[in-house]
Amino acid sequence: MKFIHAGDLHLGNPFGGLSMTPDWLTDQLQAATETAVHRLVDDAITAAVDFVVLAGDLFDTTTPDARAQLDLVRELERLATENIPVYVGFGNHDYVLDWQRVPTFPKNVTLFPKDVTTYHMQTKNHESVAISGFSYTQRHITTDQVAEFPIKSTQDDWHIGIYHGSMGEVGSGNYAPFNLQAMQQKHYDYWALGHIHVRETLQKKPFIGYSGSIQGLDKTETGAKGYYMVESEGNELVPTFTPVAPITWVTAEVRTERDLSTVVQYVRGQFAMKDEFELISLNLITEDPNVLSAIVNQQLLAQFVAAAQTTDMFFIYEIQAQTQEQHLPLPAVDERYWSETIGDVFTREQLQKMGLKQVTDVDVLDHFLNAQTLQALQEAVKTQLHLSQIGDEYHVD
Ligand SMILES: [Mn+2]
Repeated sequence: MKFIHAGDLHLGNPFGGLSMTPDWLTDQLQAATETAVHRLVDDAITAAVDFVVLAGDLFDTTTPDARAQLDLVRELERLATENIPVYVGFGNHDYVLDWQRVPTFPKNVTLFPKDVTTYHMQTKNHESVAISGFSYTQRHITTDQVAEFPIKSTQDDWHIGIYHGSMGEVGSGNYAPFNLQAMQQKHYDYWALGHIHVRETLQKKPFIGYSGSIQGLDKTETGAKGYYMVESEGNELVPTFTPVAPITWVTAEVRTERDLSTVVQYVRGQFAMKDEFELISLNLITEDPNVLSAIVNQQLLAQFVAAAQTTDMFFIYEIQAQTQEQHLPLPAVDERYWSETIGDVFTREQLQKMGLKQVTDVDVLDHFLNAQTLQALQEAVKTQLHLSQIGDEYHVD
């Protein structure tokens, strides 16, 4: 038997966090999640899977626009034509306020109701499969839903659980906090999880894990994105990650001593040979004071945007300056100490001591010391601390 496990499609997501986006790129971004879903459906048909499981957050919001709705209906109809059933649990982003307002999906689609429910189906090889799941009907579920799932019956060859939520103690979260042992005790062959956008395996055998988002939605969702193709091997269900996202968020490092007149052309040349489109956060390692200055006042980014071509397979959306010195990772200090002391720490003397020795341009130094930069720096530190404290949870809401 063979099925697809996907989640967090987030159709209709606005691709936040990009400034200075040319029109041609806006169109590509808007189509990215649609393209990823289209590729998944192509693969489902080619592989002739027995069914598809969608573990929540199909839409980015609970009131998706007509384009997002029509697109999903059209893709599900392609699966209907091939008689491929689809099992859907709605998540915290597309929770069902009113079942009357859910788009009319074709008959191959089974929607899980609010309460945990189990459906049965037969694979092409006449294996019996039980599929259990539920849908969000409000933004938050604070209780563990695992207890409501039935234990696997000896009548079924396979039992699959669909669960949109995050691991945690009861009372610790708003996304149906669950405990791994409770899942293990159901003796299922596979738990298809949704909600966490980073691909993550909580248990290898039998598999319990997240397929991650199908398309990276913002700069925190870097790297390849896609779905799991799951196949039976003996009495096991084994997932294989399959990338389908047409656009990937990446961080790239370029070291150059080119001056301001040639640096854009040189860096663009480094990214010329890409198969799939990349949104690049560029770390430019340079000691050239004019280039450094153009980075901090955003002029260099504007030059890259102006030089971008519709035929490019990349777009540089932000640039950070890096000097040759190694930067040690920040210790996990409480963010409030940063708020209190950042003004004292970032003085001209300190900056020069800390690696900006070669920077003699007063404008550059002043930029580092002005209130706006300090504020941005403080925000960046907070974000980073926040990320390291809460890990994957950051990627969710
Ligand atoms: Mn999500």
